[in-house]
Amino acid sequence: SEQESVSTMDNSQQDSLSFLSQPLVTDHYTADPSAHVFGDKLYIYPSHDVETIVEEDDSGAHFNMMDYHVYSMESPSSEIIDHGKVLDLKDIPWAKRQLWAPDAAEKNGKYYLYFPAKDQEDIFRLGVATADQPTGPFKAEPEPIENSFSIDPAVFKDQDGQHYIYWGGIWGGQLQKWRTGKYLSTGNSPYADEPADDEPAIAPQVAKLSENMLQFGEAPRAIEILDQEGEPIKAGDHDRRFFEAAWVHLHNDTYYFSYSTGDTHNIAYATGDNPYGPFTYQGVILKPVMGWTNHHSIVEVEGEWYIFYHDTQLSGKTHLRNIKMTKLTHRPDGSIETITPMKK
Ligand code: FUB
Repeated sequence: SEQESVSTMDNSQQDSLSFLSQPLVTDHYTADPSAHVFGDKLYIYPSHDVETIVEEDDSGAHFNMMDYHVYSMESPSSEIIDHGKVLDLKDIPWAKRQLWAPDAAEKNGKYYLYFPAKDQEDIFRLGVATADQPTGPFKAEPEPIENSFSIDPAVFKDQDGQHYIYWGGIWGGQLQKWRTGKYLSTGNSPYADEPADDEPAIAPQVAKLSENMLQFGEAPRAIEILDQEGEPIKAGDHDRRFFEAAWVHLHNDTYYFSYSTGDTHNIAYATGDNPYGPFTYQGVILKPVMGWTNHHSIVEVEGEWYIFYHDTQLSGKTHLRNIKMTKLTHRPDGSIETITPMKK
């Protein structure tokens, strides 16, 4: 696969910071890592960040990714293998630009890559591509998932084998534009169409996947995130409200819904007793990383839990990220220990 020149921060920047863990991949920029165990191996499905001539703007146009690579690891301590490019923007008939955070799932020996991209009208949709092996190559379906919108799909397989897809992201991720069920053509500002500060925050979405894994199997449902008093988290509560990067994992019969709080840069989590929620806010899993975005996945490997995340250690630039991993701890009471990824 092609090599990229990965620039590094200068020494004075490096010296003033200490990082909890080191980049997993150093010859490409990688971000938004979705990790899964398929069979007896760990597979990682990240975004592939690239330099771009597209100017930075508030809706994230500079996150102008063009393809996906798949990575694998024999075990959490072994070297990471790059399986090369597995899907290219030019081979996705409906997609125009911006291959953002993907995820993958397995069913009956087939593998499914879920991804967001802007369509010909610059509206984010969710797509799916299929393969016979976890390392691809993946072949895109000719159309996006019917009635799909916004970004950051994450697929969770429940204990009974049912797959659920979670998604959504506000501002550049356009979720606020779907508040009425139709795309609001209120201009390009990512801040238009948000609720007032004292209204419930915009809700992430969930739906069962269809039997064939290629469509929603039911109408999307809004996920409620509640505070400890049972009240919906408000739109003005930027420390706790959902922004993007949904992920679900199950631990001791509790469903953990984790997400990025966007402009406050945390990975937060909320818990519930079923895959649809409601989920009650519990706290912060991962404090801000270097760079604006924070995006993660959580996976159990060989009896231990890990969080995969990214930062901008290698480039110092928000849109050129590098994936990392570290251990995650559930305390006996079910709470998760907060991780501080970077110390000044
Ligand atoms: O990688 C592009 C976008 O940045 C993702 O979709 C968001 O979650 C954020 O990490």
